[in-house]
Amino acid sequence: MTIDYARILTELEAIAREAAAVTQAHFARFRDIEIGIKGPGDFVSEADRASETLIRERLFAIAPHWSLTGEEFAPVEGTDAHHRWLVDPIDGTTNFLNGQHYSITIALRRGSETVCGVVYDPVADEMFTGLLGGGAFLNGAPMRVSARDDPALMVIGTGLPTPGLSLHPGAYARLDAMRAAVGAVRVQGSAALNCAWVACGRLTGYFEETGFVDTAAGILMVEEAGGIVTDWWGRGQETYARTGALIVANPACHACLLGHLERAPQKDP
Ligand code: LIP
Repeated sequence: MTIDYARILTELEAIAREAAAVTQAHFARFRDIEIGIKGPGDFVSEADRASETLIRERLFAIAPHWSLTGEEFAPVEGTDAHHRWLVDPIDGTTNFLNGQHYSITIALRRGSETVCGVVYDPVADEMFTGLLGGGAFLNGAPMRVSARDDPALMVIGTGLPTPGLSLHPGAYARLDAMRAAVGAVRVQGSAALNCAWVACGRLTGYFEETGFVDTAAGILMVEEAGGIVTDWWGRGQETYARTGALIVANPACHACLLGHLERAPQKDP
């Protein structure tokens, strides 16, 4: 039986919008949301759990026998181990809890490849989509990575590493050296949105040590939009999906970032 991934992508857009109705109801009163602490700088709220619960229900209605990895509840191992959903019900939870832009991201993996995915910014009502071999779109308009090739004009996205992260040692010295080489550095707070912004050319590149559940859909969009994706040492998906040390960028910016990041102590899968 052939699976119509383009039709599934349309369903993922609807599910992300439905989950956004739940998260936006909480967002409207973000000052009063009860905050749970998962670790240093790592928070959770009733909105994260409510969003993931709804998304899981809708995804299992599409394919009850596929596997799923989320952020807030235990993974589900389906009878069809070939297909796996990756779900982050609120990416950029700290942003969300402080009234700033956040995203909802869902990706579908088939074996070792991402076949389709969405990143939805409910605050801006921006739906970013990607389909393997089918392109990347923002609210239906095709996306292309930035054409900037002069480092002095490049705008880089990143996340400031918290002490718990393994690549924290030397991170600020690397960032300082990079800051001197590029036009500007931005810390937006949602890995999924950062990847989507690289795909549509708002950022020339992005790097961070972050989770693959957050970035899988955005990574597909960057590749479909003409960008390059590796880990900090130039290795491919089979590695960064496990190490989380990610670079997504246009070709010129990728070379620039790699030059700075490959000096980091190598992190093996
Ligand atoms: C967030 C990432 C972000 C990173 C934050 C956090 P969460 O994910 O999207 O890039 O800087 O520390 O990991 O926890 O909001 O899903």
